[in-house]
Amino acid sequence: MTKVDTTPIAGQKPGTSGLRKKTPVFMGRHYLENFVQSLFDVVGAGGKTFVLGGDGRYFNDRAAQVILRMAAANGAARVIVGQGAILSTPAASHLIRLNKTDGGIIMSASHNPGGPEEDFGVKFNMPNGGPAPEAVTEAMYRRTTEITAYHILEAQDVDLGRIGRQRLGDMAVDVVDPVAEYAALMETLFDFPAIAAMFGAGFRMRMDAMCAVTGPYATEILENRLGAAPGTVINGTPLPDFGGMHPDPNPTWARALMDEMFGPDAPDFGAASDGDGDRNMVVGRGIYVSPSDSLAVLAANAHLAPGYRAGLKGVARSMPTSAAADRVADALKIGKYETPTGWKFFGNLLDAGRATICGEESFGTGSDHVREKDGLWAILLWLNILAVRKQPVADILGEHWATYGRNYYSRHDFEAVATDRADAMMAALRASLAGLPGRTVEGMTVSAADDFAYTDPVDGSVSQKQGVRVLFADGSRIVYRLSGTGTEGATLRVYLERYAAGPDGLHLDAQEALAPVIRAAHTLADIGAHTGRSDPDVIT
Ligand code: VG1
Ligand code: CO
Repeated sequence: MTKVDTTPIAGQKPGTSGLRKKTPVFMGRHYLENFVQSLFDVVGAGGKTFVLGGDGRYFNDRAAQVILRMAAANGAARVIVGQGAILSTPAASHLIRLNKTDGGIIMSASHNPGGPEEDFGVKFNMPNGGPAPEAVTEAMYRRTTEITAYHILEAQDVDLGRIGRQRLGDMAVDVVDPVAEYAALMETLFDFPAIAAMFGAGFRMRMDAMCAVTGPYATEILENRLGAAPGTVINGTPLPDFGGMHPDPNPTWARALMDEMFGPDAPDFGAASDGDGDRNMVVGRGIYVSPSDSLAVLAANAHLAPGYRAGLKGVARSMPTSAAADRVADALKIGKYETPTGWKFFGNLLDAGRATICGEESFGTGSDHVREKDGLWAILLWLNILAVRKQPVADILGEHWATYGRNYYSRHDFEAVATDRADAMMAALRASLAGLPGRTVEGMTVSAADDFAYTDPVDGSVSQKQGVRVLFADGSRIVYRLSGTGTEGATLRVYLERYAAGPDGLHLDAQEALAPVIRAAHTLADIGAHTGRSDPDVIT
């Protein structure tokens, strides 16, 4: 056992979901070790059991060995590791819960590209399987600014390719199949025979795993267990650099899937998932399903799947997500919740049994089966709904809008903006809030404007400054916030929403329907003058 002296490393502050930095930063002297020791100092390691795995990106394998040696030196009793150091984020969450462990460490920068010059990340999940709450990540951050030593065992690498128990010093290392338990959980929630029958009758699907962690899960579940045609899953082998792809399932980065779904020989259903398998994009033949609409459709139809037959306790969405899910919650007469961005804010609602289904506009949906968003879960729930309703995706969406009205929605991202300029824009916007109500822009009158603050209804904790909201009298809304997951400069996210009750105007192009809201967003925040940008880099 070795104690290595170290000096605090500045800037190890976890963001929306864990600590994310450029890979060379993480590989820098003592950097990973500094953070992992701080993590163990805060949560305690002595005698404890943890889950460990990652999305397979560059440095995943080396980092796993370092974390194992540090866990052993810090006195952990046992670590359960996915074979090859692979675990999707939802599968890790499930293993933490199933084995009643003291938490888990997930190595991922999620949807950020991977590789020697791209991004790496580490996040800690609590014994409930969910991301560490702010109080814990803040404590870890404070610890990174203080520590003077870390503990690491001098030992050979553990053979992470071999399933079964090995020892590392006094610690047990259990290498497990990363897919098996997760797939078994999915079988308890969904009607596999009905979905299999649909595939058997010729239903065609394309699943783009984007060379990230979902590949093995999707191949086993969709092709092996549900009988989807071989080749349904593409880009199914996790690669250290994700094959050069940007593993973010949205219309920009999953372009090939979009082209296929809008092309002449489109399959019935398309889906994609992100680096660590917690996000999903779903596409019907010739129709894109916005994540906010997907959440609403899933909430309205979840009772069609065996795992949700008893109905939902409530629906929670992040604040920037459209209000489409609220309309479903109202119709079902169940609870609805609006939380800050980031899955950690759903944990208490799920634990307390107040919400069953949660979602974010950023292609994340999930339920109380784990404490993370779950890409493949959402895709399987869609498949279960399609198998029962026997309608194309376009018809399901059309009927949904006809029933509830349509919340036109889009997010515009301005990436790699100079941090000081982005901060100055947000500061000016915050300073202008009091004067906004009553002002008319693009023919719409501002009815309220604030900086979103959230009081957790379960533990009473308060999270301030979670994004600027501008609400208009006609129900339209603009939200501005800065990303907490970027690794280069600042990313400004502008969230745009407009409600149409129908029946006219239900089938417009979203960007067209939102045009006045988009112009208003630029005017109110003076985005061009502050950032030097007039057009977003990514539109979802
Ligand atoms: C983004 C999304 C947020 C999501 C987070 C982590 O955060 O907006 O909804 O929870 O990524 O997702 P931000 O701070 O960049 O807006 V994942 O799939 O990267 O773990
Ligand atoms: Co992710």
